[in-house]
Amino acid sequence: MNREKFYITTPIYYPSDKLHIGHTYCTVATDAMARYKRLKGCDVLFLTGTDEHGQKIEDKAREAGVSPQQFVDNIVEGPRGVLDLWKLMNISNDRFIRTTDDYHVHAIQKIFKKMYENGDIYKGTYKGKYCKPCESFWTESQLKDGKCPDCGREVQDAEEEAYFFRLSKYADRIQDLLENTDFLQPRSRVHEMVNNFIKPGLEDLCVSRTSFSWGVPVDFDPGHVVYVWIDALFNYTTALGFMNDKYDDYDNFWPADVHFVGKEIVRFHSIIWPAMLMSMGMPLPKHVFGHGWLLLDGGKMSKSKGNVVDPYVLAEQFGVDALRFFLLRTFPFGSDGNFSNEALINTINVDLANDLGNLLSRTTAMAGKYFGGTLPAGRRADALDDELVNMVSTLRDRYEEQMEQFAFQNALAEVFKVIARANKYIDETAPWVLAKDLQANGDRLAAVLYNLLETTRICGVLLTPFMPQSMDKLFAQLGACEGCRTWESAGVWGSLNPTVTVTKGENLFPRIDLDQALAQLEAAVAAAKGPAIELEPYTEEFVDFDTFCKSDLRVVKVKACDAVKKSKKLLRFTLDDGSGIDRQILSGIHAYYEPEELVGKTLVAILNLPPRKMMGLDSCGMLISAVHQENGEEKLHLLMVDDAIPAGAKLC
Ligand code: ME8
Repeated sequence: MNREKFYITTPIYYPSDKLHIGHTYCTVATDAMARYKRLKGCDVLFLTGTDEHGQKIEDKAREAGVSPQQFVDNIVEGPRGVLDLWKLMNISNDRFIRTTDDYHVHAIQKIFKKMYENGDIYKGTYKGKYCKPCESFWTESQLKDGKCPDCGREVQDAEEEAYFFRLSKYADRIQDLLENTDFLQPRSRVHEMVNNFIKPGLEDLCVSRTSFSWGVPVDFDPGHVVYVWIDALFNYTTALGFMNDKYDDYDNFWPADVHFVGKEIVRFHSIIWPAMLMSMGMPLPKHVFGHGWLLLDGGKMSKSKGNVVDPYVLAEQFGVDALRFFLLRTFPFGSDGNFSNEALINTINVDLANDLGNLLSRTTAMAGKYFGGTLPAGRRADALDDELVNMVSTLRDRYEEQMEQFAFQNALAEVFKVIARANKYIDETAPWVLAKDLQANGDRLAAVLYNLLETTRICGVLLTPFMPQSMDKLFAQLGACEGCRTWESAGVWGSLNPTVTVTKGENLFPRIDLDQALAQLEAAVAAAKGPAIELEPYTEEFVDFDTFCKSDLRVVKVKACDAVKKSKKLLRFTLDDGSGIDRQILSGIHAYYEPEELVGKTLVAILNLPPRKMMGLDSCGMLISAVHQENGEEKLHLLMVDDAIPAGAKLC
């Protein structure tokens, strides 16, 4: 029989830093979808990998004093690297691509050449703005408040000879694709793409660089490397064997059924990617799904902000399955969600320990206590059973409807409604009362326990894509045979053997003490991170005493302080330095202080620096502050001294 094919991908990750829980989110979602499709009998290909070229990696490697290849090898293959993380998270990818793999590099060269030969790539001069962290070129009009529209960071002027892709040529076809098909999901992302990018006019895209060399070389024009996004996007096809002999799955699996991608890279996947495929005459992926971000304290996690959550720490403390489950149960896949440790612990306690864990442990314990573990033959149905049995018998369909729309949270909600109903059924049927007279009620009691075991089994099958290891243990406790763990059996009430033997086993999801767990977590995070505070390296250079004494360091009092107009950073201080004449000093510390909080403070300044002009104003001296890095962020504190010290007192 020809099985239905299903090809699903995650974005390929930048190995510029270790991955965090946000990256884990998308990979876990893709894994759950791949496992669900396999459960349904599809022939699945699940691809993930790493996107290893570009200036950011080249710069980071230089900072680390290693070659770019060594740098990425360490983050991908090294201890607690990308491969280790996916193994830990039980990710069932069928293939892993690294864009530095030879077969991929050669294929990208051929693809670039083909688009050059068909006239869609041409040579020109690039003038514009470049965002280094995002590796993105922008035109002036695309900037938001003069900054990168994706990440909000500063951009640099850039001008270079470069190749361009005729993106503008495809604008109408892309608009039609987005507006008139279900290519891009959720629907809200369509309006964003059309209104923000297509309607203002799609410009041709700069697709080669000469300012750095860590990339795929353009083989017919030395000195140019292929723009990292072209290199990256075509991974979805080279990993199948497109333009290379490494694999032979292109005809079988392309076009992809779905690319799962984070919302900030939807533009690349829903505009640039289809346009390049059109240029190559290749079929388009069936869907691109732009998921939301996991936020921490309302902001996107990023290494540079120092607010990342380490998936290793969480998985090691709470268990891989609990973490996988939490990610997909808590946040609607298409929207942003606020991550917190409290929410994680709460979900584990409520859904897994209380609802599912209790259902399993109470049912298997009662089967053991009342029947020695094996249910007797003979049944007596009751009106109370109908509601539960109906609800469970139709569960698979409701779950499937949600899963087919990538609505993980809703699919899980359907399962947990049934679990809650089953727990209520235990209270309604009160098996412990029936057990008081086994002679009279034995059949009924066996029926009640069978209904509970069967409900737990069907829920277990549907939870397998989310928590594969735990569901294996659950099936073992229920005595569910191989045939009772299948997709087909989840749609058929009564698949479990009527005289099934259960085994009461370990508690699958122990309850977690919130305070204790939070304290442990804090310690584990600190241990994983090392010291959070980084100081400037100490200098070994000596200053001779006479030189030091030349510095005129004095106590000053802030008489007035205001923000310098048109400057985001500068504050203007009017200071009493004890001389009787006001002194003006400008200091770039607005990011750390509001002017009004500094008036009246007693500070320290060096007075005998040569005066400098800043934004047209004189600055006569410099205020002394202390700086350090905390969780990757620079912190600054003005040196404040006892108010009793008079202005003009000299430091010596
Ligand atoms: O974008 N919450 O790589 P990347 C949810 N190499 N998802 C998050 C997240 C968060 N807090 N932080 C990151 C790239 N992600 C490219 C992809 S594909 C041809 C090339 C998601 O490592 C992010 O949205 O920066 C993106 O989808 C993925 O992690 C990889 O990000």
